[in-house]
Amino acid sequence: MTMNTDMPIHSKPFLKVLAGTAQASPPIWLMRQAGRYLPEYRQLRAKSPSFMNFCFNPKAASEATLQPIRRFGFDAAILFSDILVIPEALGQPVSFETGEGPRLEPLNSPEDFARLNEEFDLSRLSPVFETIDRVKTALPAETAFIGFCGAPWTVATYMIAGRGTPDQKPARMFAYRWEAEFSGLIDRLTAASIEYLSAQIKAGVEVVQIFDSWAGVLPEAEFEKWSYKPIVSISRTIRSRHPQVRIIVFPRGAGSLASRFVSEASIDAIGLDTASDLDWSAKNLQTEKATQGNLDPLALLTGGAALEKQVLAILERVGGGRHIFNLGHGILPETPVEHVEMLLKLVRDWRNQG
Ligand code: 1CP
Repeated sequence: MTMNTDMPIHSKPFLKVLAGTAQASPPIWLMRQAGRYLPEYRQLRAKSPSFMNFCFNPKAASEATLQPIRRFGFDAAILFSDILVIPEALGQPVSFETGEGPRLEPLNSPEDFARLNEEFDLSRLSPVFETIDRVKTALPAETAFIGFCGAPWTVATYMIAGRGTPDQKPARMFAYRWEAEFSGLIDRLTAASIEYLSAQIKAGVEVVQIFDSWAGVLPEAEFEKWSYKPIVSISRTIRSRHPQVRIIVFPRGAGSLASRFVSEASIDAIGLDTASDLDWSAKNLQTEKATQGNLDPLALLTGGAALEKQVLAILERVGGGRHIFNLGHGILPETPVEHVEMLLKLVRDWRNQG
């Protein structure tokens, strides 16, 4: 398999920003753009017996990846899959109850690690690579293709608790109580993430995003150990194996700790969450890296004047620099598609006045 090279890299606005060149009007995609707010997604999803089955069905998953591109012409497509395919390939089965989120058999103490496979089984994830292969041949020439994984810390929080929780208390306490064993789990997830992202790149993605959705619950020293170091280890290895690939890190809730990534040569962009300070980000992050974000998903859900005001505030503060327009977290399932159309028009009509 080869990279999607039919169009030179500089013809894709999204890749231009990641390579360091600001655009007059920022490229745009939305986290969770392939999902439940789209009627065509709900229709497709209803045909799969389970969410994991959907993720592992290349025909359905490639269609879900392409749906938001066909409807809105976003500047990038994101692979349809989930961060929890990694625990599945480590031998911890994952299921999704309708409307309730993920369910795994929790890891209550280090003894429970015995339930995991000795080896990370990459072949379990081969349908994902087939999805990538299908998508890359169908994407418009100007559309970039993003693969992803969860950061080791965020994936570990679900493996330990066995579900989503409001504050990831189980994993945070596990890490304090059994630090050496927890560190072993993080190392296994780091190694698995490297193999998984490498295989996605070989299959054809041009950019990878590492989602650390739960970085913001960690005190500084814990952030350093469980969030920052594993992410840097993944990105450096990916950079050395695949120098052409662009890397985005989304350390949600990290606040000023996000600036740790600024001097890290292996990272091209930093995702800003809804609460990020944009003037600070322009001064401390955007000077070295591209930024991505950070519209409040609730402003998109609200629409109208509130949406316009929030969008323009972001554009005026970071839109003139190396910026990729996005949400500050995933799109909400009840978001009207007309609001997404309005957002696209606002961003595409805006021009940096210098
Ligand atoms: O039936 C359905 O449609 C289930 C909803 C759904 C979808 C559409 C889930 C369950 N995952 C996904 C796809 C998904 N997940 C993508 C696909 C591409 C896209 O962005 O369009 C991506 C990138 C993810 C990433 C993901 N999954 C994250 C990181 C980003 C974030 O939102 O913080 C996390 C934390 C997950 C776990 C997960 N998967 C699904 C849910 C509901 C959750 C959150 C669980 C919780 O914390 O309660």
